[in-house]
Amino acid sequence: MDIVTTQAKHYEKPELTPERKALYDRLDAKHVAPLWEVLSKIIPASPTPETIPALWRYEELRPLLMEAGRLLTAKEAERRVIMLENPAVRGQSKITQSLYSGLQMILPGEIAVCHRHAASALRFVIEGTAAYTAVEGERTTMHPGDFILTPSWSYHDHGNPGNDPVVWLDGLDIPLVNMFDSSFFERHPEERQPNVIPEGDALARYGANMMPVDYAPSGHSSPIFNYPYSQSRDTLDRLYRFGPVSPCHGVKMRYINPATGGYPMPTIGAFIQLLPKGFRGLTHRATDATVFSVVEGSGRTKVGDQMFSWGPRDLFVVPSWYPVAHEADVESVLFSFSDRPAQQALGLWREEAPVRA
Ligand code: GTQ
Repeated sequence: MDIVTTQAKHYEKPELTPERKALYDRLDAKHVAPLWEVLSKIIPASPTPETIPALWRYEELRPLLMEAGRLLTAKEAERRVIMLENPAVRGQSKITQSLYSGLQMILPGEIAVCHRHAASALRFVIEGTAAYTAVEGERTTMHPGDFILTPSWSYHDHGNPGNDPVVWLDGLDIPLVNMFDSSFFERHPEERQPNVIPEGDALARYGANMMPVDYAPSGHSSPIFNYPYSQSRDTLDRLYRFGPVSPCHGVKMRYINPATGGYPMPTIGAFIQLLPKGFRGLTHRATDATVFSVVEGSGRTKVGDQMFSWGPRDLFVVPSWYPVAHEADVESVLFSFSDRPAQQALGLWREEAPVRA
């Protein structure tokens, strides 16, 4: 499908005369500046993201992550993560304007010590079955495809008591928190937090379409902190059979906070979608730049005028407002996350689906 992206008309910048230029230089000396020279840049008619579309192949990253494992312990690194840096903003530790992402690895026998920070984090498990994340006193075992939360200011530590390396995708709102200059961080007094709640408690208590009768929210995030892939995969499977299938998204579901129906965390939303075999999706776009992690299958995604071919465990990013269209050769599953809840809370989120041709 061909896209015609028309830039809405903006105002015309006044002519730069020598007298005006002389005034601007005098303004400059006083740390003031003429708005009319920059208005269309600071208030573009539609989003003009600095970040660009990009794809990372897992088979290229994995050996590098394993080498990092030989050179540093998880403890030395605090977190052994290779960050996915958007190629247009290298050195800024971000994959989109508002979000950070990276691949974290823990080797057998290692732990990542307990800490907490103002930034909210999600984990999406890529490889390995034996590691755990502990959040506020409860451990959860991490299986590939599980979506795991560590909400703002919750103590968390990770460990791998198994025999194989475990790798997961981290998504944090670090750039957003730093935009507000509201970052805090502290270590737990112990390397591992005490394990005081039985594993599975949160999912049993909050994950069965019931809430404890006296439930009162203790924070801004979901009381569930592991959304197991077994459940989400089964749901996608059934919904594909029941239909309908969205012409843009296939079968796409949004993870929720069961207490509110809203997003699991205030700043980061997450989604999982099934693209049927042979799917040829319509072009759509939205203002939330989105990071995709391929769980199963193979296909292609057109982002702007670039085509990214992907397979299991590959990662790609779609910046704000870029037209995007997915195609699947075989039945495929994509996990994704973005800052959609933050934009919606502020009344900023927009989408166009399908994009007008
Ligand atoms: O696991 O707590 O990728 O604190 C970056 C910062 C992961 C974590 C990251 C972190 C963590």
